[in-house]
Amino acid sequence: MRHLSELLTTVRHFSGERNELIKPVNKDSPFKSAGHRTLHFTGNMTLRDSEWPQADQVMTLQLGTHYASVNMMHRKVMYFEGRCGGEVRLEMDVFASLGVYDSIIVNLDVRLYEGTSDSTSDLDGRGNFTIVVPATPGDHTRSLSATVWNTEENDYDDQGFFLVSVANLP
Ligand SMILES: [Ca+2]
Ligand SMILES: [Ca+2]
Ligand SMILES: [Ca+2]
Repeated sequence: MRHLSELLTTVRHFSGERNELIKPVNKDSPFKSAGHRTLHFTGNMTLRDSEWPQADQVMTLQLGTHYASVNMMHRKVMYFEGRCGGEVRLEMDVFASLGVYDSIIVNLDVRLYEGTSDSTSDLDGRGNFTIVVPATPGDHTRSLSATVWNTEENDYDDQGFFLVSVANLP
């Protein structure tokens, strides 16, 4: 029993720390989830296809503005891809679900393919990224930028850079 009570104390402490990070929209009343929120998504990609001795081939792609309805189920809500130099393709799956206090948990699965064409299935780099976007009015936007490299081959300059900005809307 003593062990159990220690465990519960630890859990409560952790829960308290989480509350400091993400506050309820209205602190005065018990929080009730809306059940769904809207994810607003914008972004861009810059791809680099390493060439030698010629100059590398580089292209930038605007991903546009997109909305998706988000609920408790973690599911794929968007897909983007960019192609560059006839050899490189960057794919991005966007998953989302509701977290505590109606925050939106966004997960990006980003894959860099490089081969004899930009339709190749040769996966040379991969990254997984998570963004937690609070529902708090005035503080409901987050941004993330990162680069996925060709880590499988000596062509290390093959890369997919991306920048995304996400907002948590009613
Ligand atoms: Ca190349
Ligand atoms: Ca090329
Ligand atoms: Ca390759």
